Amino acid sequence: MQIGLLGKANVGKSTFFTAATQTPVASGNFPFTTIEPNIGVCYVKSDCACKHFDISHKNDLCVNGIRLIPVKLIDVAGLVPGAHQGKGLGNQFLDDARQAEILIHVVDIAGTTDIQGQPISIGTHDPLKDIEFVQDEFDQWFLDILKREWDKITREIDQKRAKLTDGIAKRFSGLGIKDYSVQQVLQKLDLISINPKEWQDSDIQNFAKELRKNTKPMIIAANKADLCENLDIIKKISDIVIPCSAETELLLRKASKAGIINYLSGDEGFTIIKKDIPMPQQKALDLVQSVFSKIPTTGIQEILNTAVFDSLNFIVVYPVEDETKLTNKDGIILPDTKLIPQDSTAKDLASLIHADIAKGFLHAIDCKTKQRISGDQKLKNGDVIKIVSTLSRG
Ligand SMILES: Nc1nc2c(ncn2[C@@H]2O[C@H](COP(=O)(O)OP(=O)(O)OP(=O)(O)O)[C@@H](O)[C@H]2O)c(=O)[nH]1
Ligand SMILES: [Mg+2]
Repeated sequence: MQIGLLGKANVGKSTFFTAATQTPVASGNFPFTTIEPNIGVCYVKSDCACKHFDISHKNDLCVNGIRLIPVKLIDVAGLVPGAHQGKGLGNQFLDDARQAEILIHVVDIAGTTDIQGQPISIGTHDPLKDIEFVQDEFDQWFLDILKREWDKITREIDQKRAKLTDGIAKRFSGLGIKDYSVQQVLQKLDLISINPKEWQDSDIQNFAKELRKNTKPMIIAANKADLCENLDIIKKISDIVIPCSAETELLLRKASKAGIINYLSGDEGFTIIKKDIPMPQQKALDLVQSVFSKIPTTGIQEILNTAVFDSLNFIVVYPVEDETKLTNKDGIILPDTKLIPQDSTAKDLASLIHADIAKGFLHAIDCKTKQRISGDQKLKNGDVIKIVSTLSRG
């Protein structure tokens, strides 16, 4: 499971990354601070299964019954208009995020950067223009891949009677795109039975755009919300959009780590726990307090959760090896979590744990009901599952 952070240059992608992963990376108020991708681990939050069983257990990833589920986060270089023609750093670096199941499109909602990512005064750039051009650049990235391979796809169909779906899916497999998605889009656009030789340029363009939408859903992180007087502009955005302030989250996490405040990512405020804090720190915290009067939370945790649970509809399951004690071999209670797509089956979970376990799959046990379940049974959010297999991992 991977999330990609993308957007115009200088909008706060790396600040978001540092705030979410606690991995410090370079950020600066100028375009193209990031060149090489940053890869780290962030966490989405969900009720831990320990609540259902009313048990207490010691696990760094269970905080007061809230489970932190690790997800890979990737921060890449910024885009500018014309990236597909090589402007700025081009769009080749999008390859770095090709395996991401979902993209968080970070936007400077306060309009403090021009279309090239250069700093300007607040509110002097229209963020809606950024949303449009960044989506166009993504579509163009897909289109470039398709156009580059189009002659070969056409020839394969002519000479080897290959299938169009397979031909296209093969070219996009590096982006984690499956043949059923290609087929869905071909059907939706009524292109499935049309020989690629007869496709118009507009057909190729529409197909690339639709495939991008279908396979790389995007949610918008309206960043730098702390600088906005009001957030009316958000109503004009038709995609899923959540206001946020990566800078505020970063500051809160630092203050929490330093023992100055009590704060957990996603909280609707913080409490100061240290006495007699120096004036500069107090002032910074006053500023942060004023941000909470504009937005309910810093937005970072909400964005990550929305991406995984609402947009992708993933669920959390807990594999265990002992169905009574809910432990692994080492006796650790509820040791692990897996994020899986809705409608995944017990057998899918087995494959995710290990190919051998899936190969020798006999049945699974739902530890909440103690019932035996078959391989094709769909799992539910929060399920605690023991897989019974003739083979063990490795
Ligand atoms: N006020 C405010 N400033 C922010 C926020 N997030 C980031 N910034 C500032 O915006 C500037 C750019 O931040 P980066 O994180 O480097 O942006 P980026 O999108 O990674 O930039 P590139 O790698 O150059 O594309 C820095 O000066 C940050 O301090 C925010 O939520 N509020
Ligand atoms: Mg950056």
